[in-house]
Amino acid sequence: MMQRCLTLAQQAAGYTAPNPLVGSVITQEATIVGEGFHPQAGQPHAEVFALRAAGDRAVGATLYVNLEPCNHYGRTPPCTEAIIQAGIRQVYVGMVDPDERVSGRGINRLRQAGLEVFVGLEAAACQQINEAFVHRVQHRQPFGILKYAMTLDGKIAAASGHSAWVTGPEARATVHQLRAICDAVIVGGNTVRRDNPHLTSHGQSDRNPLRIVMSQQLNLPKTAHLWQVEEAKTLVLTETEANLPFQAYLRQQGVEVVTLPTLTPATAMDYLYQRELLSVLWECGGQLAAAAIAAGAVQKVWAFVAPKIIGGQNAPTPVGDLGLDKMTQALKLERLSWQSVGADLLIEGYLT
Ligand code: AOF
Ligand code: ZN
Repeated sequence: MMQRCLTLAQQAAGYTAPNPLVGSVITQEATIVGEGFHPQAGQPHAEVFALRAAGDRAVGATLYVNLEPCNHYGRTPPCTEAIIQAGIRQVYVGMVDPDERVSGRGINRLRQAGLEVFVGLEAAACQQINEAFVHRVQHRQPFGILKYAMTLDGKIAAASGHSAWVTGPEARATVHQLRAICDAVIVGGNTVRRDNPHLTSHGQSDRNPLRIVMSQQLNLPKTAHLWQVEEAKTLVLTETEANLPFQAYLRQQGVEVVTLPTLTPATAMDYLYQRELLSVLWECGGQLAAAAIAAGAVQKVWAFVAPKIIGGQNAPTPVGDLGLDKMTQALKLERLSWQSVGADLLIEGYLT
């Protein structure tokens, strides 16, 4: 039943920011009598949809939910009261809500009202599905993912800068799906100038992430796929006085321009936290990737490795200078997993 909650919750991946992914199932003697998920911030919570679907069959029933029910008035009223009112007798909770407005209070309220509450069912899977939400709440920052594709000899482009087609079509389709579940994709000016990317989900989903360009000087080309905002929204982050005529030009094109007094991965992430994003995907070149890592703006890495060798002393690599001299200082990834995607390999891991 908790797995079913997670499957339901996952349907809203990419749509809920800044809220978590939550699914709920109501059962009477192992038969599902109602289920639901949280579709979007401002909409009712998962439990409410499940209770509505169950109607009278909620009396004496068991409710499963992957995140502790809320006990506060946010955009919506508390789910605890709705659960109690409906006559639910038992509640299985996947994990405690790290949100300080909840954090145990929802569970206490249900127990106080005489319901039986079990906490921690499928806890690891529940933590995993909401890793971005948990990070956002605990660190007051969006969850950062660095994605890159490199050859077996560790290059993201030829020495000429040509970088298209490192990986095969299956890996590219996977990237497009990954974009659809992130709130934003970030690149720097170099990537716009060299690659002219689209950064969309290319029809792998109805949803596109917010496309973000970080550029201090705003010395960017006049025409770029990213300035075509009918395809997907684009936000350019720059500094207050940077290239004012070009700021005006971008706005004319329908591109949103936001200026910060100083632009760094840290100030960008602070801004994106205020803007209520859950997750951002760094799809930038090595220099910005190194700066993002150094700023603590990368929690997870998705590295695609293509079985190809391009060579080249000066061919670009995924991560620029981190100021580390000894191999013993290397940043280590943990909770590693890997899978083949077409002819390529996808390695996933977390920076500690
Ligand atoms: C959700 N969906 O299914 C559950 C949530 O502003 P509100 O009223 O939407 O409250 C958001 C908080 O409610 C959220 O941060 C989390 O702590 C809690 N539970 N949120 O969006 C849900 N169960
Ligand atoms: Zn709620």
